[in-house]
Parts: sequence; structure tokens; C-alpha cells
Amino acid sequence: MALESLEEIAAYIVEDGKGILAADESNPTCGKRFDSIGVESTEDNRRDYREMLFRSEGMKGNIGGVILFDETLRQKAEDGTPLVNIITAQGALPGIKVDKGLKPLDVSPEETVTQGLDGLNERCSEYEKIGAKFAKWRAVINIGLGIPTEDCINQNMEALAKYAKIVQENKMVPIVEPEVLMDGTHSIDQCLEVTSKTLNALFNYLEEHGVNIKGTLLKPSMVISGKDAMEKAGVAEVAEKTLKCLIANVPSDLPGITFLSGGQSDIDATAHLDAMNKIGGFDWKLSFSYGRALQQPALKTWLGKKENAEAAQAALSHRALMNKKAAQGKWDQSLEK
Ligand code: 5MM
Repeated sequence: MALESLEEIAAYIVEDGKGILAADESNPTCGKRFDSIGVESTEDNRRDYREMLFRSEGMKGNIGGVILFDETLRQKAEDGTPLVNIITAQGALPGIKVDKGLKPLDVSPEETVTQGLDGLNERCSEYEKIGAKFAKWRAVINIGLGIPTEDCINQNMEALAKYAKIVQENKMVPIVEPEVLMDGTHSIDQCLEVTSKTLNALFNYLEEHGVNIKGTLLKPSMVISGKDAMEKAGVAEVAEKTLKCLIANVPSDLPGITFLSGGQSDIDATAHLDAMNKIGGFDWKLSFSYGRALQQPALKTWLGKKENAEAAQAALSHRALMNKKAAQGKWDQSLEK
């Protein structure tokens, strides 16, 4: 894969309905996932689980990129092959999460700002040498009484723009991930308003900081009702309002939008993506960068046992294929049988 420019890398990741496997759980998050199946989160167990995922048949043709945590980018498989080489052999590009997590915002401590700009240039330079072709930074926006504040949106979106510029200077494609959390009782319309403000600020800052939009991918949350909302919007409304928000706020020369799943069920995440692609009317590729919605069935099947690896790989392969179909607007519930 001789991909020379940022534009070529970004286009490759999302070409023909391919999407991204988000496997960049930090060790504490991986610990939570493993707790749910009664597996200890050791370095070897994390390696075994991820090696199992990356060797799945269904990676090929369905997954264009894999986001990794620092530990995984440097890890070798049981037979000594670097995990990065296994990913590349599947036709996917390795990427790296470079943010350093969340800290409370000084002016509004119930909100957070993402950290990680200190030393980012040096870290990116090393990651690029190890083989990373793209990077990811996640900002978190909460909806609640009086929040998000303007300060929270502005500080997080400006940090995303500064990160993106540094990543591009190191010849990698930045994925900018502004996640508006599903937690709360808010309506889909409140989510639409907050997501619109957030994306509007993000693209203003990206422009101000001279980020090349054609060499960038956006990883947003969908416009969706809060997890504990009284009334939940259905698939058609989520698709319609998410597209309305994106069309109003995202430049058409951005090559791809790869959604996060954010706690949606695996089928909901696929159905929403498919509904948007069936509506159409936009220039970007509209695809996926799911963590839980791709991994959950595989994790529950694996249970930390070697004898379950094949069935777990089949579960991941199935979800990867279903989401590729959704990214082409060709998914149907009957394919899930
Ligand atoms: C896979 O989880 C990622 C890492 O999270 P932490 O830094 O909190 O450990 C996360 O950024 C992920 O890439 C996105 O949230 C998308 O994952 P979901 O599960 O929301 O699709």
C-alpha cells in the first residue's frame, strides 16, 4: 500500500464502504470490558484478545483502519509477528489514539477538556516511524442542566484543531472525534442543537489553524435521544436529523465521516448508518468507526478462551460486513439472521 499523501490515506480508509475498527481502549477501559466477561486485564490477555480480532477473516475488505492504544501498536503476536503487520496484511491501516484522556475544566468542573498536547509532536513523530498512518483524539461534550458551556465547546474544539495540525505535520491523517454523550434525559432536538454548535465550532477552529480538510476524517456521534429520555426517536428520525446537522456544518470536501457508536446496540448502530446512506445527498463517505458496536458480540463469545476464538472471529467478521453494507446503504435486517 504505497499511500503517499494525507488525501490518499484518508480516502483509502473509507473506500468501497470500508470503515474503522476502534480497538484503542485505554487499559482502564479495557479492564471494564474484560470485567464484563470475567477475564483479567493483563498485557498478555489484551494482546491475545486483540490478536484474535485482527486475524479475523472479515477484516479483509470491510475494515480500512484500526485504531490502537500505545501498548498495542508496540505489541507482538504470540508467534512474534508485530500486531501492526497483521493489521496491514488484512489490508487495513494502523492508527493510534494520541489523546491523554479527560480532565475537569477549570471554569466548569463538571465538564471536561481532553489533554495531550504536551509532547504531542515528538510522540507523533515516533508513532509515524512505527507505522501509524492516522491518529485519533476524542473530545467529550455532556448535555445537562446549563451544559455544555461555550467554554467547554471552545476549549475542546480548539484542542482538536491544534492536535490535527500537529498530526498532519507528522504525515498522518487526524481523526477528529467530538463525542456528544448519549448519557442523560435530553431529547433528540437538544442533541441536534448541541451537536450543531459543536461541529460549527470545530470546523471554524480547523480552518483557523490551517488544517487540511481533505486529509482529515471526522468521527462524530449521531444525533440521537438521550439514553434515559422519556421518548426515543426511531431510526428514520435519527438518520434525518443527523444528516441535517452534518450537511449544515461539515464542508463537502471532507473525505469521510466515520461515526462512533457511543453505547448504541450493535444493530441500532448499523441500522442508523444504513438509513443515512439510503437517504444520500452528500459528498463525503459516510461510514463507521465503532468500538463497542463492532466488538461486543465477539467479546461475549470469546470469554478469554482459545477454543472460542474462531466463533468470536466469526462474530466480528459478521458485524464488519454488516456495517460495510450499511455504509453502502445495502443493509437489511434479514441479513442479521
Ligand atoms: C474503543 O474506545 C475508545 C477509547 O476509549 P478510552 O480512551 O475511554 O479508553 C473510544 O475513544 C472509541 O474509539 C470511541 O468512543 C468509539 O467507540 P464506541 O464504543 O463509542 O463506538
